[in-house]
Amino acid sequence: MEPGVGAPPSGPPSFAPYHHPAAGWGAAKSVTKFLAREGEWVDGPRAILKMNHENGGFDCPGCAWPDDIKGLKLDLCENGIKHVTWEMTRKRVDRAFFAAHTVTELERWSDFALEDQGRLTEPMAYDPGTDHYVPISWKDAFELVGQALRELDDPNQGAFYTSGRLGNEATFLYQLMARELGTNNLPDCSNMCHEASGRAMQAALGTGKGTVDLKDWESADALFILGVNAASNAPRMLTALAEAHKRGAQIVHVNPLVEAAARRTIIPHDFVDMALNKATATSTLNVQPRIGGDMALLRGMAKAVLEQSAHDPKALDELFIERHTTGFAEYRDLVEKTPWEEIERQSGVDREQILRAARVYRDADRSIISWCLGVTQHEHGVDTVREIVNLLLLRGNLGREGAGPSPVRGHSNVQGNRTCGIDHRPAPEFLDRLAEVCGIDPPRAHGKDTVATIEAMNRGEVKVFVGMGGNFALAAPDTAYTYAGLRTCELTVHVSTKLNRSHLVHGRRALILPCLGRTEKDAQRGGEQQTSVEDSMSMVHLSKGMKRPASPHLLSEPAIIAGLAAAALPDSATPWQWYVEDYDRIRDTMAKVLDGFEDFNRRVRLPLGFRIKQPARELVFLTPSGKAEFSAAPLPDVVPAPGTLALGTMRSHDQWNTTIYSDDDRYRGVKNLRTLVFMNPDDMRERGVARFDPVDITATARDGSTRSLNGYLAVPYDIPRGCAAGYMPEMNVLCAIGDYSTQSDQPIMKHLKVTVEPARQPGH
Ligand SMILES: Nc1nc2c(c(=O)[nH]1)N[C@H]1C(S)=C(S)[C@@H](COP(=O)(O)OP(=O)(O)OC[C@H]3O[C@@H](n4cnc5c(=O)[nH]c(N)nc54)[C@H](O)[C@@H]3O)O[C@H]1N2
Ligand SMILES: Nc1nc2c(c(=O)[nH]1)N[C@H]1C(S)=C(S)[C@@H](COP(=O)(O)OP(=O)(O)OC[C@H]3O[C@@H](n4cnc5c(=O)[nH]c(N)nc54)[C@H](O)[C@@H]3O)O[C@H]1N2
Ligand SMILES: [Mo]
Repeated sequence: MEPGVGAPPSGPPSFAPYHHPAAGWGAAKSVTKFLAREGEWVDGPRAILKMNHENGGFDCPGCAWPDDIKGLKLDLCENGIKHVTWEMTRKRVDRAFFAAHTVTELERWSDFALEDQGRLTEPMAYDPGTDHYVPISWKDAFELVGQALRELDDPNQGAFYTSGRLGNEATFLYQLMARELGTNNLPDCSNMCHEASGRAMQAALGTGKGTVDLKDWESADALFILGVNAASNAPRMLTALAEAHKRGAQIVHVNPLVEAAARRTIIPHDFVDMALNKATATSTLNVQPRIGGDMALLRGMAKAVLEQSAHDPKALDELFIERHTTGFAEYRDLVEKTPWEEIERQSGVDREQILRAARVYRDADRSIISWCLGVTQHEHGVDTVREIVNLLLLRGNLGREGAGPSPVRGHSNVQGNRTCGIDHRPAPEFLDRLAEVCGIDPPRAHGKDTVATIEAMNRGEVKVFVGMGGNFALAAPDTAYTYAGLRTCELTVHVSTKLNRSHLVHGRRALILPCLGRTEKDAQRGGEQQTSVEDSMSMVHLSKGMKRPASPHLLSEPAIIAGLAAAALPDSATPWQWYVEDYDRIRDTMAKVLDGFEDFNRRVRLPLGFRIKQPARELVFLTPSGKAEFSAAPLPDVVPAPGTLALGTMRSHDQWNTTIYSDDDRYRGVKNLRTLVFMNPDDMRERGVARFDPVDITATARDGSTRSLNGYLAVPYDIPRGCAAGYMPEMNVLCAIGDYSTQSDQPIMKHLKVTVEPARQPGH
């Protein structure tokens, strides 16, 4: 039951380490190839020129990296271009397509082939009699969902998933609908992504978000980049790194793999460098901890700083610690008691290398620590992010220019979704204001997150599932169990731009509701509308599509939500349709409900939008103590048991989460292969496995159950002993539903316990 994810191979699999700089001509060539394949020579480049531009452009849906605050630079990247072109394809999935293929037949297609059919054009409903999706009017589609929701015994039998693309206005309406219905069941992609970061920073600093912005990146003396493959997943960070290197800042990468961003780059918009093929370094030190070893490494750095402070009063910022923090004494005690041997063993890094990283930190006046999934998707993700904060607090790296924590978010508006109410554990104060302003009685009990929703489906407790974007079936852990859960539903509804696996793994009844993409014009009664988004650094700005919609039958996401809500809540006093006529009206309501959104309509129209106020940045801590809180968590044991490996699942260069562009992973030197596992050559030798030998991978879950992938090809790679890596979403097959962090409830997708052995049957 492995999902056929990838693209048809254009040749035999190959692997040869990549030695070129990141971005630069490799990226330019790849973009050219991609535009040619999608037939987007004219509209593609025209759209790209409108991306991320001050006033009037649309926000690149590719990632959540902020726009350059100078606002004048053509700041784009290969993967952003691919992402936008993907949405703008000329190919269409129309009623003739669905008439020609049964769902059972489509189930055998690869995920690449499904999305490659192009944009969805009209609402479709599943017909069990013929096993086809058939056209349905918007009105009937809304009524079908409305009726199913009205007929639930309990509103908590509905679950409303959000993928982090959704604009702020649609987000607000979506959560309002769920809460007016009476449920906080708002699972979202963040439950698999940065939940740990939010919880850790909330506890430590009283904010769920990073405190720095691009200006800070430009003035930091040292940047620590943990667990992110920036060249592929936040490519515009390369610009910041190259500029930092040019001005003499230190850049330390912490990653079991030495990724492309940890070497050098040619910035594509730097035409002179491009012409001269002149690369800039993007790293001054690379540290390769074992998978899950970050917390021990950070503690080692803290230990070195504390040791130094015995004879160097400048090593610690004692005034800052005294004025603004609590829990220091306990933390110091714990760090001092943790032996170096333990730190070395758990981090997988020797003392000398840890001291080198610590020296960079100690010598820098201003440090930023940035991280992504390599830190969060672990059992102890929350503790590790708190250790990041601990380390920052030691030297007062908070609340001043060039310093602070800086998580790199995933989806382009995932941060905005949380800000605007997508939270299965909403704060009581938020609900109070929602009740007061919107005149509803929101439920107070916590709702279900992604994992809990899947479990509840399987128990028959969630009966209606609405997916607002995303590809829940493939993105979620434990593929077989997630499929089974979706199939128990009475009704599954997906609001999507392209055909994907989640449309085929459906409930008894199912709907596909096609929506406008971010690049497209959104015309409503009140004229052309814009939506707002929030980037990784809390900047909120408008995004305006300019392309003709892929089909005249598409609706915007706010319009679809309003249609669903009006049908599900016939007695609602909320003016759903009135809101949709003019999104300024939604923003006016949001301004009254959301913290930091005062005067929303005016401020969002400022040239670069506005920054949501960030109390921790001003050294105001909304924590119980009113101070920044040190944590004193014990080091977890992350050393793999003998014979086992710690396996991390990650993205290739040529994919966007569950969307696969090709089977290549350029920066890691792989071509035509996704069903692989990167291994340390010694671990391969020990198992009698040679390069490209097929292997069977078996994960053992906490409950002792096992899950396997067979016939994957072993690729020798520069990765610490005991560690292995491979691609999501294929490897979700290996991640048991019960294997989520007890700290964040996040599936531990970066830390599966596996055995690898020569395949019993070659190939698969
Ligand atoms: N082009 C493109 N851009 C994207 C996405 C995409 O799929 N394609 N996805 C978007 C989304 S939703 C997100 S959340 C982000 C994801 O961005 P990333 O966090 O970069 O995503 P991953 O590919 O999962 O890679 C995680 C990195 O963590 C490293 N790693 C694994 N285990 C550990 C560990 O224990 N410690 C450390 N320090 N590192 C470790 C891996 O080697 C890898 O470099 O990117 C966003 N941007
Ligand atoms: N094993 C493993 N699993 C993981 C991860 C991992 O690292 N390892 N990462 C996790 C993370 S960080 C995330 S964020 C999730 C991602 O989970 P999701 O967000 O659920 O998945 P995506 O692949 O981003 O969703 C792609 C689909 O979104 C739809 N879409 C695209 N644009 C739009 C739009 O503008 N509007 C609407 N309505 N729909 C649109 C298209 O139909 C497309 O097929 O996956 C998680 N799963
Ligand atoms: Mo994500």
